[in-house]
Amino acid sequence: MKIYDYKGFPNPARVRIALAEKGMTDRVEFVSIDVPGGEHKRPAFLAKNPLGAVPVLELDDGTVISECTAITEYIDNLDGGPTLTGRGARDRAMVHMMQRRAEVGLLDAAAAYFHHATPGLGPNIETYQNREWGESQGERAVAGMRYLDGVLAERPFLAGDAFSMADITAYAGLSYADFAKIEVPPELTHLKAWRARMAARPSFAAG
Ligand SMILES: N[C@@H](CCC(=O)N[C@@H](CS)C(=O)NCC(=O)O)C(=O)O
Repeated sequence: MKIYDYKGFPNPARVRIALAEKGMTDRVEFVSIDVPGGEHKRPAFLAKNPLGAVPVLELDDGTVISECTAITEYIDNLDGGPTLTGRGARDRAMVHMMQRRAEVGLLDAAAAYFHHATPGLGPNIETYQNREWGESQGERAVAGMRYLDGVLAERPFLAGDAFSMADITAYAGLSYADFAKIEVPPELTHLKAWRARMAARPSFAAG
């Protein structure tokens, strides 16, 4: 299978971390898409993902899967022993709920701030910008950090007692916030301690 991505960007990192957690990195051929150069907005790539974003997984039979959550589901279930997306109805629901909260409230908010309230990827790619909305998304990202800090005051991982895709999404959200220069408020000690624990996992270094 192939993964089209751009190493070092936060969403590609989500899938690279998931692959490393599963010990499957060497089963994938990575194909670099020149996102800063706008390759992801050209017809050849849009035919794979009409939303014009990386990462994208392409299976050997030609099936194309975009969205980190969908790709992670596929990877996690390949070996019949899911460890990232929950086992059983309750745990799966918790993982998806918490990953979506981290995605909307932090990762996507930080991305919207970057694309709208900063020069983003430059004028050739950022053809529409709404600075006021971007600023409001920056505030939303900080509110998302506060929410996650409160959750982590109660439990070791975002979806409960076990590491999951929700932790990967939230970690990528903090990486995007760093990239966009949105600061983590210093009083969010639970979030910071959790982040240090995540960073110590070998898979996160690989991402
Ligand atoms: N919801 C998507 C987000 C993908 C995404 O936004 N990727 C970024 C890279 S971190 C991208 O390709 N951005 C290019 C752009 O927005 O122009 C997912 O889960 O895969």
